[in-house]
Amino acid sequence: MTSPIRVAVTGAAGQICYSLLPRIAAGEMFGKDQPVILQLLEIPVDKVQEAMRGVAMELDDCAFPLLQDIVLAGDPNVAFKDANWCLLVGSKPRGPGMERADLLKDNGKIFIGQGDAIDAVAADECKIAIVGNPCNTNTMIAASRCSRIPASSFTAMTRLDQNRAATQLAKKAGVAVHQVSDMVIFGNHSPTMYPDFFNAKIDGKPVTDFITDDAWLRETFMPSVGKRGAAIIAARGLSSAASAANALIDHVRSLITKSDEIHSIAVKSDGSYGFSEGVWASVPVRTTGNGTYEVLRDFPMNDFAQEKLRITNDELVGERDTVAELMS
Ligand code: NAX
Repeated sequence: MTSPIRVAVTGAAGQICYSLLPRIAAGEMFGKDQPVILQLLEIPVDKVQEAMRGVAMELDDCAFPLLQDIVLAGDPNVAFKDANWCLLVGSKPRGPGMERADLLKDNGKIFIGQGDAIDAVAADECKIAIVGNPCNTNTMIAASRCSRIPASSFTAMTRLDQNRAATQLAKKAGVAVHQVSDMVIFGNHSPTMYPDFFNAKIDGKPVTDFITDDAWLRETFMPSVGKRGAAIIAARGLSSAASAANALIDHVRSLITKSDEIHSIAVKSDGSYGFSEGVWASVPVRTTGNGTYEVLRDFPMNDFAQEKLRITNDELVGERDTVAELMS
């Protein structure tokens, strides 16, 4: 029997985790022959810890053959102990009237504490995938606390944006979504993101050969990908949960699989595409297995694209500046 891997997941009583945890336990993230131990973290508030216990009871009641144990924690040092993967889903939501700068700083404090704990107690080869918003900047903050775990092990999720974009292109072109490839999201997971339709492909040919309505691509497609989260909230009264959980499964499955497919993952900027030093920006990657990836630096960018890249980079730099004092 393969030995189990330890998967730490934060925000365990939240709505994304309600969709995510059963799928991990069923083997959809790490494979149908890979046993897992779930190490769940929630804030140390009785009511929330109780809600997490309820989620664990349901996981028990599923009798998943691959689920070897569930650890429930209110302390990150317990949740991240020897973890092979840390999935940081939990974060503080933006409250009514709350400024974005305060949201950045409040969440920054969470990710400082979690980064410290990961560096102190997680497994040496641990990989960290961050979903909790603002996810790019939270990832930068957590990684900045780590000296033992390298920055390359920290990624933020833009796969939901990629999946949303691919589906919209497929629907417009009247093809199946699996025919769409190379649909890369650049920059921040926010409405400034740049969904790069110029380099996206359908059956290996440029999307623009199939969708010739340039105004639709620029004025309908792009903003609707960037604002899809808000559209889900308007329709459902709650933010995306099942699709976010699904995207995280895709994100991690891609990272553990060596493949020639191109995906969007936010990683530490190496200056490619004009992204500034130190920010975590979404770029095209090819995954090389075991949680590693190679950034593809040669996507051609026209003037329109370069302007979009500048806008999303400016936002990431602004976020970096807002939390600079926390990181010093
Ligand atoms: P919920 O509010 O349902 O759940 C979040 C949970 O995190 C809560 O139970 C809360 O107690 C917990 N939490 C807060 N601080 C914590 C801490 N310090 N340690 C452990 N747990 C903590 O939110 P949910 O809908 O599950 O969304 C979670 C996060 O994902 C949010 O930040 C959300 O904005 C973000 N999203 C990111 C997406 C992406 O594509 N990157 C898309 C979906 C989602 O909007």
